[in-house]
This record gives sequence, structure tokens and C-alpha cells, in this order.
Amino acid sequence: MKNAPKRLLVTAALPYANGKIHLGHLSGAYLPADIYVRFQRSMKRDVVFICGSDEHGVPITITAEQQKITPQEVVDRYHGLNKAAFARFGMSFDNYSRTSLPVHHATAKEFFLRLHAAGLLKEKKEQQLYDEQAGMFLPDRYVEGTCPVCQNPEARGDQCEKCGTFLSPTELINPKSKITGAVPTVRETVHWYFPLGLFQPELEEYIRSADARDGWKENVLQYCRGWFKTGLEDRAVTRDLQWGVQVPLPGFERKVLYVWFDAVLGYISATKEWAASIGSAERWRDYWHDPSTKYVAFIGKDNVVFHCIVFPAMIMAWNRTSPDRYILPENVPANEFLNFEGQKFSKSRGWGIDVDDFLDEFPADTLRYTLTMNLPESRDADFTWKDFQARTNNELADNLGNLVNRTMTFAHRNFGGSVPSVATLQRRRTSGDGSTDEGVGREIARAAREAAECFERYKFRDGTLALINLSRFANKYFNDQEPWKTAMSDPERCALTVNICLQTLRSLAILLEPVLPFTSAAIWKMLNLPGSPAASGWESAAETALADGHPLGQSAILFTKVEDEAIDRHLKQLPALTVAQPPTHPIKPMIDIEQFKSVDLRVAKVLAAERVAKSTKLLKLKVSIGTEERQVIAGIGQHYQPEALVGKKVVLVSNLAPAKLMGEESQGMLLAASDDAGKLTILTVFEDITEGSIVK
Ligand code: B3M
Ligand code: ZN
Repeated sequence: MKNAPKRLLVTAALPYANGKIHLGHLSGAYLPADIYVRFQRSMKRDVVFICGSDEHGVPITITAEQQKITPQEVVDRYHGLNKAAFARFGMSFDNYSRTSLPVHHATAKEFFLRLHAAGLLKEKKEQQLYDEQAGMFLPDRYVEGTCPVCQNPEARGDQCEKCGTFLSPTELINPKSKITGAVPTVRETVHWYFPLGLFQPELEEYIRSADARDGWKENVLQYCRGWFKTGLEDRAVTRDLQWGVQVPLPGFERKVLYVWFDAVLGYISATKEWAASIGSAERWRDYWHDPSTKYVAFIGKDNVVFHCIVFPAMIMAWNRTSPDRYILPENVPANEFLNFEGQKFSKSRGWGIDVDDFLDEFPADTLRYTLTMNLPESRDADFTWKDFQARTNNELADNLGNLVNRTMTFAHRNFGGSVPSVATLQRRRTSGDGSTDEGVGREIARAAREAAECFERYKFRDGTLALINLSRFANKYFNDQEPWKTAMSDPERCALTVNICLQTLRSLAILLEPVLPFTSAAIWKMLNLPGSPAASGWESAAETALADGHPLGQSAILFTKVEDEAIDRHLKQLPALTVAQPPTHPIKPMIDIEQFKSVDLRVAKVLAAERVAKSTKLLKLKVSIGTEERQVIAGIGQHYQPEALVGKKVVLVSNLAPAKLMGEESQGMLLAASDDAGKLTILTVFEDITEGSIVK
């Protein structure tokens, strides 16, 4: 293993306090971070684990507007709910803070002022989208439109979720106000810009060297390379909003810091709050200023640009100005996304399940286990109810649960509830295929080594698999030894078998604690051991630590099986898939019949079709709507051969303002349907009807 860091700072992305945490959030940042931290603590390393609510930004104010409550009420509500849900799930944060705290506002202002005083921020006049009806500027998520990079029609003003591109509202194609649905106008405003480009060489070198030391994930490196290739640009770090950290400069009282500028600093302020809470107010500095601290920032993939580019650049900027230098993340292990039953989690479509609801019905460790075994570590993964049932029943109940139960029951029945004495016995090899007495000890040591290596390298699924295989191995040993027979025929051998199985339970309790903390505590209790598995420590897992004659606690069932009935019920509760197509696009805001009638749809007959020169996508069609002929340029060249269209009756949006595409005028648009898999089909008429007929 690589040389151990002296001290660790671990952060997990601060979730917006504008909605409940669901399973997708857990598997992106939180569960991996928790496994990592628990493992490091078990290795007896000095680690602080920081998280908290991100309570600023447009997501909060939009939720407040939708729910007709104040932003403060929104964050108070969801901060409480999420903090409690995380606790139920077993997240072992040292501090779950919030960015509305005074210490955070002070920290963010100090950062801004320091960069400003050093002349690193530039004041710029800029054009911003403005909603005339609502009477306000529309920063970030207040606008939605089409992504200029990937054409995703639901890109937000700050970022396109589909391709990850970092956007400005004015870059969106066909922008619309999220508040009124109106097409925004453009107004001039003044903002402070952070010169990201200035730091590009330093950022490239930082990521290169951190990757060389700690092995960054390929997906994260790819995102970064992409942004470096495009070139980093100045980014506005202030906004025309009321909710947030006020810009601490005279004349800017009606503006706030951009939420991402303050949110990433939330890690620092939360560490300060933690230090104060343990009565050692200056201790946060050890974690942020001492270069021998290793900082690991766990996030989901949609936050990569902010953690690998923006935050490090802010720190670099600060470090240029002062001797109290901050450390940078040594790694940013971002996970891809978790889907739910094959589709993206969607609050609006009721697709997915909140942590709270899940834990009302099933124990946290069954969820932790299923999520761990499906972590989207290198590609998107899927949570399905059937997989949850199979893993709980076959891997937890029938494997680990069974090992614990049969061993404990046997010890109670045959050895008076204490650890069978083997003092006089030699551990010896027995026949059989490998599951020897010594073999078990070797296997424990090997699994501990393998899991530790995996956990150190952020491979939580593989590490856990090694441990579950250890449990499987011990079950096989139990079977092969047939203690129910040797109890009569060879009592000493029987005692040795049960002793070894009990020692293995202790080892598993220690090794599985990062993943299954509740189960591990339950096993510890059954073994009637003092302290806790983590306090005993990872390195003690392979020791033969249960003394001969040690009295055991009560045996209890660790896992109840998940019944088919429960799974069927949840599957039936899913919104019907037919309503949900295409899956990623929520229904647009309501319109009235007059708005609909303003779209003039006509049946059109395709008279001629050809490809537009130098374009694979565009076809040039001549269509007739009875009274006139139109030229239409349609982006269907990858789906249809021109010949196949001639003679077909299609539907034309006939009052769409003409547009030029590759130099050709398009006088209308054909209706077509497309799904998320990229399939496209043109709408035609069911029976023949004269061209020009009105579609309504
Ligand atoms: N609140 C985005 C999110 O919840 C944002 C993360 C902040 S991390 C400093 O996905
Ligand atoms: Zn995009």
C-alpha cells in the first residue's frame, strides 16, 4: 500500500436544501465517501468528514416560488429532513453544516474580498437575460433552453446536465424564463468576473500531478481534458439576486455571490464550525493548511467542473495572495449516475424513491449493500427492486446472515454460549478443497488486504465483494467440517471449527463495518465484545482475538428476507412507462387552447426531396399545402433517404418564422417524434386526405 497520509480531510458535495435525498444522491457521492471515511477511521487515521446543506442559489428560490413559501422556510425544512435521512442511512459526518450560517457568510466574503483586493476579479458590464413580466434578471436556472453543444432541449442557464457543459444563460438557444415562461429580453448589468483562464496552466499541472500520485478516475480526467481543450474563460461570480451571500462591496448591496462561489467554500466554513464545536477553534487549519493533509472530495459527475476547475482555481488565487495557503483536493472521485429501474430519477415524474421512504420499510444496511454492489464507479448503473431483493436474500440473508446465525446457534446449543476452548488443540490441516483451519485465517488476511487496497483506491464495489466472498468461504468451511457430525465423533475438532467460525465473525464485523455499520454493530453485540469494531481497528481483523471461554451474547436474526409481495407492490407503484416516454423530458408548462391554436398545422404532400450539399443531417424538401408550395429544410438526413419521402403526406408547422439552415431557407417545420434512444419518425396521416387540410 502507498504511504499513509498523516491526516485526511474528506468532503461530500453539499446537497441543495430544496428537496429530499434519493437513492441516486447516495450512490453518487455520499455512500462512497462514508465507506472511505469509515475505512480510514478503522485504519486509525486522523480524518474529518465534512458535509452540509447548500442553502443558496436559484434551485432554492425556484422551489420557494413553486411551494409559495420563503427561501428560508425551504432550507429549514429540507436541511432538517436531509440531515435526519443521512443519519438514518448511517452517514458518519463529523459535521453536517449549512451555508446559511454566519461563519459561512463570513468565510465566503473574506474569500471574495481577498481576491478582489489582490486585483484578481474583474468588473464587467454584461448582457443578462431579463424577465420583463417578473421584473427581474434571470441568472442560472431561472432560464431553460437548448444546449448549444449537445442540443439537449432542457439545458439550464448554468449548466447542461446532459453533456455537463458549463453555460451562461445567454448561450442557450431559445431561452425561456422559468418563472413566467416568457421569452427573456436582454439588459445590461455589472458583475465581478473570476479569471479562470489565468489559472489554466496551473490547473493542468495540478490535475496531472495529483493523478500521478493518487490515480484519478478516467471519467473525471476526460471531463477536465475536454474543458482544457476548449479553453477556460472568465466566469461571473456575482448574480442579480437577493438570496445568497451579499456581495461585500459598496454599491453591490443588491447582488449576491454566485452560489458555486460560496458553496465550495462551505467545506471550509463547515470545518471551522466543527473545530469550534469540539472546543478547538483553530484546528480546522490543520485540515486546510497543512500540506501533509490529504484532501479527498467526493461528488457526483455533474459537479466535476466546479470541484476540479473552479474550486481549485479559487484556492490557487487565494494562495497567490497570502501565506496561509489552502491545500487542493488530492482526488475528486466522482461517480457517474445511478438510474432507477432503467430511467433517470425524476422528482416531477415520481420516478425513484426517497431515502426516507425506503428506510421506513427496509433496514439501512440492505440499501447500503445493494447500492455498494451497483455503484456507478465508471459508468451509469441501475437500481432495480428485483436486484435489491436478490442481493438482500441471497447475499446478505443466505450468506452473511446464515453464517452468523448458524455459528451463534451452534455455539449456544453445543458449547453453552461461550467460545469453545481450543487451548490444547493444534490447528491442523484437514482434507477437503482448501477450507482448512489455517486456510480460514489466511483467507481473512487476504480478504482484508484486498479490500483495503480497493477502498484506498476508491473501488468500493470490488472491496466489498472480497469481503462477501470471505463470508462465503467461511460458510463452505462450516459445511465441509460438518460440526453437527463431529460434535459426536470428534468433539475437539468440532470445538476448533466453531472457534474458527466465531473468530471469523469478529473479523467480518470489523472488515464490513465501513459498508454495513449497523450489521457490524449487531454482530459485535452478539459476540459480546467491548468497544466497537472500528475501535478495534482494521489491522486487528486477522487476529485470533476471541479468548477461549469468552461468553457470547444472544443470537439474533440479522436480515429478514424481502418478500415478492413487497417487490411487486413497489413495481406496481411505479408511474406507467407509457406516460413516461420520452423519459428525460418533463411536460412543459401548461398552455391554453388559444396558445395552441396559434400554431398553424397543415397536411403537406412531399413533392421532392434531396440532400443539402455537405450535410449529413439536412434534407431539402419541396412540399405542397394545396394553396402554395414551400421549401422545408429538415434535420432528418440520418433517418430517411430522400426518395422514401416523396409522395408522403406529412404535418407542417406552416406559420413558423422562416429560418436559414446552411444557407437554405426553411419555410416551416415537419412534425416528427423522437425518443431518448435517438430514434426518429415523421408524423404522417392515418388515411389519405387533401393537402392543406388543417390539423387541430
Ligand atoms: N449543491 C449541487 C448538487 O446538489 C450542489 C453541490 C455543491 S458542492 C459544494 O448537486
Ligand atoms: Zn448539452
